[in-house]
Formats: sequence, structure tokens, C-alpha cells
Amino acid sequence: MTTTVPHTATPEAVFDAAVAADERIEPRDWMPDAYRATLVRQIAQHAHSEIIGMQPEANWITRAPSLRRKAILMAKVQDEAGHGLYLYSAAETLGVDREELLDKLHSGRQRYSSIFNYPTLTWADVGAIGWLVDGAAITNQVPLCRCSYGPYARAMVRICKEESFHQRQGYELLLALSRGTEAQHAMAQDAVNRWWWPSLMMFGPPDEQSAHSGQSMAWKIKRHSNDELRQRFVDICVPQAESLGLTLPDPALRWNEERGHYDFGPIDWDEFNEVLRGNGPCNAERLAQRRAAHENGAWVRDAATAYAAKHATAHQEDRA
Ligand code: BYC
Repeated sequence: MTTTVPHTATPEAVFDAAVAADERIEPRDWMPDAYRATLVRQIAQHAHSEIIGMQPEANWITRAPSLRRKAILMAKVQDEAGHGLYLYSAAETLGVDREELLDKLHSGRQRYSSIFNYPTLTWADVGAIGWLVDGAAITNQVPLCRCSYGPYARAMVRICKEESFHQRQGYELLLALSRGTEAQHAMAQDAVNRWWWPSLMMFGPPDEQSAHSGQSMAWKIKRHSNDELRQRFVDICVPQAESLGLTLPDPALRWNEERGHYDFGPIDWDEFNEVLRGNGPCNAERLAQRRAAHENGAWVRDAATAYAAKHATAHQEDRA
């Protein structure tokens, strides 16, 4: 941060002035403990979502209907792994260890996004995830490019560019199905019916029940409330659904001239809370697969550590 405050200012006053001036807080700057803890919680949850989010779609790589679709899907799933890496690195700048974060994910002490606890039943789900889930992710994440914490904000710039490609591939896939045979159209519609409401839940609980929003917005970690972003997403999706020739499964969806937004029906928050409690359709399966992947990858981590140690020793010997 570069804000000029009196020489005698407390670290807290320097921090507050930097946030007020829309400057970035950097890893070596003083920051309140609760600011650090909030960032670790959110960034870790975000990183976990990226790597758990690889599972539902990876499920379809071997069954993609063409070489082109397979190549696109593989690239997308690899991107999610990359996003996880940027985000774990951003979290590490706050003084936490990646192993510790993964351990908290595996033991259920840290969360990942509710959306990844739903199954991918048909090929059209790959399109619905791209259009709706990545679309919701972009709506949520573009404002995070202006987050007050520098390493998180910078990671988000690159992630958003890639998410934009992900969203477009989902839209294009659904468009092809929607304009295809009757059965393909029905498959696309069914996928949208199943993914619509869980996508709206991705933005988090309603504002009046959001424990962290007030403080996170005061610190400019979050720039908009959960409900504001959810509304923005609905407004974007309605005309896109029309262009796709698909409907959104909400009879209450209609333009409200007075508000200048689409009204939409009530969200089933009981379902959301059940998923958060670990009782969604795929919670157990996702965590089991993640733990197994971690255990199966132990030899790669061991080999990389041994290789790094060998090179460090060789480097020291060269200098001796
Ligand atoms: N799922 O006070 P609130 C993606 C928790 S996908 C699970 O409003 P906050 C991708 C929340 O953690 C998306 N838990 O919290 C796309 C808190 O519990 P704790 C990943 C949720 O943090 C395609 C409690 O509910 N994106 O990127 O102010 C393929 C109260 O909530 C959810 C991000 O993580 C949920 N949906 O706001 C692959 C974006 N919603 O922690 C990957 C960054 C809320 O007190 N994160 N909770 O136990 C954020 O923007 C914010 O953390 C949220 C929640 C808007 C999600």
C-alpha cells in the first residue's frame, strides 16, 4: 500500500486509510487478525471449490461425444486445477500452509461450494454447468478482481478470463443440443431444470442471514452482497435462456418494470442448508474421491520433495 498517513499513525489507521483509498493490502502489510482469518476462510473455500469442482465434469471426459468436445472439456477441467493452484498460493501469502488447508478440507473443517454436491447425470449437464455454474462464478468473481487483498485480486483477474471461456463453451454446447433432435433438446432442458436453483444458491444465504457480508464489504473483500449478485445473475440469464430456446424452471420469473429487474420465486434454503451440513446428493462421494486422489498422489509429492532436496544439496556443494 502507498497511502500517506501521519508518521505517528497506528498500523490500524494505516490499514483503514489504505482500504478507504481503494489501495491493495499486500502480504507484508499489517492487517487485522480477523481480516487475515476472513481471507483465509474465503480463499481456502474458493480453492477447495475449484479442485472439487473438477469431479462432476471429469466424470464425462471419457464419454464426450466427439474429439473436439473431449479436448475442450479436458482443457476446462485442467483450468480448474490451475485455479486451485493460484488460490492455494494466494492463501499461502497469508501465512497458512497448503497441507493444513487440504487437511481441513478432507476432515470437513473447511467448506467448498454447495454446487458441487449435485450429480452430472447426462452430457447436457456439462453444458448446464458451463452456462450456469461458471456464469454464476463469473458474476461473483468479477468484483473480486477489485478485492482489497492484492494476491487474491490478481489471481481473480486470470481466473475470470478463463471462466469466461468456460461459460461460453457451456452456452455453445447447450445451444447445439437445444437446436438438435427432440431428445437432445429435452436433455438440455432437463439439465437446466436441475442446475438452475442450485446455481442461485451458489451466491450464499440471503443478505439478512449472511454472517460475513457486512464486515467483508466494509473491508472491501466483497464488493456486493449475496442478493445483489444473485439478482444480477438472474437478469443476465433470462434473455440468454430465451436465445437458447430453453426455459428456466421458475413460474414466478417475470420482469418487474418498477424495480428494473426480474422477479423470481423463493429459493429452497432448507435444501441449501442440508447440502452445507453434508447431506447433499454427492457430498460423501466428492470428499471420498478427493481424499483418495490426495492419498494416491502422495508418491508425487514425496518425489518432488526429494528432487528439490537433492538439487538444494547439489547447489550448496557447487557453491562450497
Ligand atoms: N456453498 O456469510 P456468508 C467455482 C457459507 S465455484 C458452501 O454469506 P461469505 C467453480 C459461508 O462459507 C464457486 N458454503 O459467507 C466454477 C459461511 O459459512 P462459514 C467458488 C457457502 O463468505 C466452475 C456461511 O455459508 N467461488 O469457482 O460472506 C467449476 C454464511 O455465508 C455457500 C467462491 O468461493 C455456498 N454456495 O459469502 C469449478 C467465490 N455460500 O464459512 C469451480 C468466493 C455461503 O462461516 N467466495 N456459504 O462456515 C465468496 O464470494 C463468498 O465466500 C460467498 C459466501 C459469496 C460464497
